[in-house]
Amino acid sequence: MSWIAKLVEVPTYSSDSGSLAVVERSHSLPFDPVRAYFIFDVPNWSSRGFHAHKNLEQLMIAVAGSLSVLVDDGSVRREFELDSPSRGLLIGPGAWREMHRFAPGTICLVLASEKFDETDYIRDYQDFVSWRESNC
Ligand code: T46
Repeated sequence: MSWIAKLVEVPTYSSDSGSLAVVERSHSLPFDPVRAYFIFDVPNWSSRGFHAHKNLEQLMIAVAGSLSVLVDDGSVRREFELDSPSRGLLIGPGAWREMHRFAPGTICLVLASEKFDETDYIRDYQDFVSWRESNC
């Protein structure tokens, strides 16, 4: 799997009075975010995602709690644990993703390179594999 998904450090400043983590345009965020959303209140039996994006790039950060993100490039599947506000997962275009094992109280912040566009989603796995064969 190439750079399609990678863990990046989120610079964090900690003192006796707490911690502050900064996300700004850098190698950790190689795009200007135009949208932010966060996922929360996920029951621990539930999973989310099960889709790919054709063009979208995203940075995911578990700002509270933890979850597991499975990323699939059509041939290789890799699982990433997000369990710290000081570490994010960058996901590039053309990656199938699934989110599993949400701990109670998890809040997952996502910064996105594009506005919401349902036509950018591929929600069927076989369609995703065919799309990869034609486009990658
Ligand atoms: C992704 C993973 C990590 C909107 O109307 N606007 C938005 O910006 C988003 C993100 C979603 N929605 C609507 C579309 C659906 O009716 O919210 C509903 C739930 O979306 P979805 O089932 O796609 O949620 P997840 O958690 O499976 O996926 C989301 C993002 O959609 C997706 O881009 O990569 O988080």
